[in-house]
Amino acid sequence: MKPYLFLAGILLAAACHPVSESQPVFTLDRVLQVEGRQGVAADSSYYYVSGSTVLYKYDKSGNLVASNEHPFDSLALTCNHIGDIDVESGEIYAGCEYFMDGVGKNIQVAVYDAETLMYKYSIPWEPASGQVECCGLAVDRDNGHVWMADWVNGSALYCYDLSSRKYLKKIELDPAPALQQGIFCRNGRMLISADDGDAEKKEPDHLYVCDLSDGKVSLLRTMDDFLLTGEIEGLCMDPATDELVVLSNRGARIILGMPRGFYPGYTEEIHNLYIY
Ligand SMILES: [Ca+2]
Ligand SMILES: [Ca+2]
Repeated sequence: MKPYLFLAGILLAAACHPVSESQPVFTLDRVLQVEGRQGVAADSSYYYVSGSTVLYKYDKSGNLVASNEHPFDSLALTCNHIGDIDVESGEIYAGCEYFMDGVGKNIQVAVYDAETLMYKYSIPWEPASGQVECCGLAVDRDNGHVWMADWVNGSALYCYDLSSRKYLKKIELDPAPALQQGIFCRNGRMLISADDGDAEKKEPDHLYVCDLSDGKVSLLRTMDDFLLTGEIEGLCMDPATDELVVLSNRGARIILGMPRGFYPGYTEEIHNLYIY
């Protein structure tokens, strides 16, 4: 076989089939615009999107069907920030905190009713774990755990037991992706989105995968197909379709975490779900 035919065959096979269970190939299928710049979760019927201080619920066509503009009102500890979220068995899991001066306080897994978006209860943070911020979380459905990630000190992921609602363990990331944003757990592996590309230099952000048995992290995907390089945020996989869903923001210049105007052609920040 001529070398280029052989190569074309490999590329075609890679485009049509997962290379292996651990290395699926994700091809962009469609893009939705949503409100909310932080996180995304999916159940069989809906997408749930978190803004920094609000929860939204969309149908799979991207129509807004519900929102909770006051998600912190019933929390015992003051919060001002929601990161990436997850949904399981009719409950939304949201990583909430009071973020100020570069660190989080009052970190908690706040649980909301997925039907009404109303608050139910919280799983409190264990400060002795070493976690100092919560950028996102993910439910481990196989083991009854919820894991939190840390944007400030991203050296580890932090695991809480859903039945006892207590801190369980952490796993050191090897190596730790910089500027983690969202996580999603499946089959003993954690997908991690990292805002590690500088939009000022048109650098793309990345997805990584962590094996939860040993903490080993490898690059899964370079996100070079967004409409504009920007800030990658949360992610999930749709349990109904097996699609990968990634939230990313574009248009606003974010320098060292602070908004600094807009890129040419933009007068506001746009939030998109990229569905693979
Ligand atoms: Ca975020
Ligand atoms: Ca970025």
